[in-house]
Amino acid sequence: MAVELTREGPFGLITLNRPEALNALSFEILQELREALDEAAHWGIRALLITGAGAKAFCAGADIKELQNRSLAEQRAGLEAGQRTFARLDGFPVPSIAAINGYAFGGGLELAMACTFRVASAQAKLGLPEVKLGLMPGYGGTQRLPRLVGQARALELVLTGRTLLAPEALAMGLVNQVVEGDALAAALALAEQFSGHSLAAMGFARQAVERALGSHLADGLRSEADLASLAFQTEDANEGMAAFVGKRAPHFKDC
Ligand code: CO8
Repeated sequence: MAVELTREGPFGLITLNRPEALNALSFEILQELREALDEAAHWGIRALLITGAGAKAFCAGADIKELQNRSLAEQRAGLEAGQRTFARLDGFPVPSIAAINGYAFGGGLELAMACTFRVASAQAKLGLPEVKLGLMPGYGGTQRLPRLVGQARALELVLTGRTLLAPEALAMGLVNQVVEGDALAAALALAEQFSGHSLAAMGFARQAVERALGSHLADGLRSEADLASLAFQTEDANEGMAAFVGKRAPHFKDC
């Protein structure tokens, strides 16, 4: 299998394991990724981490060799399958973290952008180089990149196809952290920071933040009030507030 799903304590870890092709996303790998996401959704994990095998690449993008000489209908079906896969990751029930060592190009960066967080090693290189192939991003890059870095920067990156070094990616908000050494170790440390929190509370909070970008302020505030009201109804809210008042650690049940 080129996609491995393993446990790292309370977390799930998906590893793209095709280092001879810099973990490029063949259609078979996309299918395996969908299956791994389906399986991991039932594991009761507190976070999902995604990385690439080897230090050279997180993922060098869609498998260019597979994309040649296909009909319009085949390309459309491939694009939709990729978008569906990344949408499943985007909506995954627990937060996800891309641990980026090495290259994250094209579909590889689109995969990382579908995660809740991105942690990169200082040597990571990121970009959407599709335009250099006479193509354009098609696995969500034109939609998720502007949401992360703003329209002007997204247009610049998509139209030049240039490579970003990790510090610049951090400065523009494309990645959450840049670390010396292994990005996976840092991603695990980030997951530890929220793994004890109520999944229910985090789920409501994620929905509220995600609605911010597509809404007028007044609508977004109404959504926030709706979701926060629901959060108050959970057992975890009672437990969290009682624990504070009782000067003890909370024991959340995720409901
Ligand atoms: N697809 C297929 N094979 C790849 C890919 C890729 N994206 N990237 C690297 N490989 C292969 C190489 O062909 C090579 O294999 P081989 O040894 O058999 O020739 C092996 O991996 C190692 O690669 P390099 O020798 O090129 O390694 P370098 O260190 O010299 O260069 C780079 C590394 C800079 C990352 C270089 O490999 C590169 O530029 N790769 C392509 C990056 C790219 O353009 N990615 C975007 C792809 S398009 C895309 O993602 C669109 C998504 C949406 C479209 C979906 C349509 C259905």
